[in-house]
Amino acid sequence: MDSFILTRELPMSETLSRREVVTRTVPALAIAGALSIAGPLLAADNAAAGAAPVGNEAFKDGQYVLPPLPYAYDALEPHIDADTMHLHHDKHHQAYVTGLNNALKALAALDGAATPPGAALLAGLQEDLSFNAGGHLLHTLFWTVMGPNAGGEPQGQLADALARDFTSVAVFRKRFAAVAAGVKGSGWSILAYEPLGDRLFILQVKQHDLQIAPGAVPILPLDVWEHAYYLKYHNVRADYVKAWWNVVNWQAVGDAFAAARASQKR
Ligand code: MN3
Repeated sequence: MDSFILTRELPMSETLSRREVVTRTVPALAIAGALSIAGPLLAADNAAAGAAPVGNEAFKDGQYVLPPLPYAYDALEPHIDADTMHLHHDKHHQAYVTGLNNALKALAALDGAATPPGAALLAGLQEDLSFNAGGHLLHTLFWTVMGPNAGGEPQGQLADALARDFTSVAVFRKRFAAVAAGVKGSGWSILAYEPLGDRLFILQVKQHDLQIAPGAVPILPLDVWEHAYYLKYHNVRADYVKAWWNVVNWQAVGDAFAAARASQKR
């Protein structure tokens, strides 16, 4: 590991703070309390990252929208089948987009009501908002960290950081897969950048929005909801996780890592 150089002194060209980027680009995210998942999606403003402007495709004309897949539906074959991608993207992800817009609309309607809403009604809508905002943001990122002709090994500063924070890339892979396998019901295994420690850790997220660490920025999310794999892998989630490594676009993950680090620079 003589090339290990991950320090806070790395040069970064980002000049906007993350809060500035978020509020300039998608102000509703602040309402959603979803700042932690916004970072890698806003790489358009980040010259250091060189990543695709994914966030711009997920919100247009005052509404959240379904971003197109950055590749063909069958591009991840044989590891992820086209039928699964159609259902997952067109139906499931779309449902989170619709739910997010609806929750915001319903909350706004309450503002104009003659009497204040009951606490239970408000709490229910806030839960809808959190769940669907998490679903939309995580899926938007999920599509970008996969690709055809992908797989292989992480490179550069990402590889160095993985080796530092998990002792080796192999140990990271093993733990990440174990976290994914261990999700009870629906959820995600997420590699996240944690800015206070300037380090990486893995989160075992329930549904889309529970057990997310505030401030930690997801850079590699793995969806282990059954809809992500059941058509092809049936109940054998471990086989799906094993195959999924073959479609990980490490360049995109490295870009998301760089964007997350740069966006935290004050
Ligand atoms: Mn999903």
